[in-house]
Amino acid sequence: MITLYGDLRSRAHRVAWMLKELEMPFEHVPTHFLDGSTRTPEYLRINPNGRVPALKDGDLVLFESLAINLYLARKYGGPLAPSDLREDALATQWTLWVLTEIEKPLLLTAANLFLFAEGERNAQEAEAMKRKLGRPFKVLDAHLREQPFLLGDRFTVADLNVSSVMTLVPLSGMTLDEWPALNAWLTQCLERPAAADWKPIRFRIPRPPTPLAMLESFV
Ligand SMILES: N[C@@H](CCC(=O)N[C@@H](CS)C(=O)NCC(=O)O)C(=O)O
Repeated sequence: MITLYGDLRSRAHRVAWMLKELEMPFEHVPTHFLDGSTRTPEYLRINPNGRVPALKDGDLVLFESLAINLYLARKYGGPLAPSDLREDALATQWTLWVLTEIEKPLLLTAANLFLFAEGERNAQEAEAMKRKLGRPFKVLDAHLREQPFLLGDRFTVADLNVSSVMTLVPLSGMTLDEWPALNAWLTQCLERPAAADWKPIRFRIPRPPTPLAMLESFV
């Protein structure tokens, strides 16, 4: 049996989406990251980082949401799995790319516009972070003008990992009009039934009591 730890308003939603795509039954332990549940000795034995998500599959325990998804794809992925070493390399490439090029500036844009407490938002930082997104968005758009999905003509773990990080776009104050292929692809990914189940979560990221708590939780 698979166990997923993490409130679904956190990055645990990425893994829940994957499990849903795979139609895998799983036990969900909704460990919350703002109430101290991730810092208990029991939870720290599961994820010593004190963060969610974490996943248990038999005696294998994993942390890092997108690494978990790559594992699930390789083990149970069917059409979502990389079909050979070449696809596996590309799925890894896009996964590391979204984490290094997009996650942080997108999160800081959304946080400085909506997620931080009102008096703590920094419009200049939001603008600076938003500007950083133009470069990777252009790369992704150009790639998707050539093919419908990241690895070719089918939806895979690469699309899931990249688009699941981009669920914060609606909170970034950005339209994607400048990048139409990216816009169409992202819409298509987020409208998948397995993602739609988690839709209410994506847009209800809790506002933290203090901006520092927010920084610690999401950055
Ligand atoms: N890179 C990690 C980040 C995990 C992470 O920071 N999770 C946040 C919730 S979205 C968390 O648990 N924060 C609690 C804390 O930092 O104490 C992943 O993708 O799994």
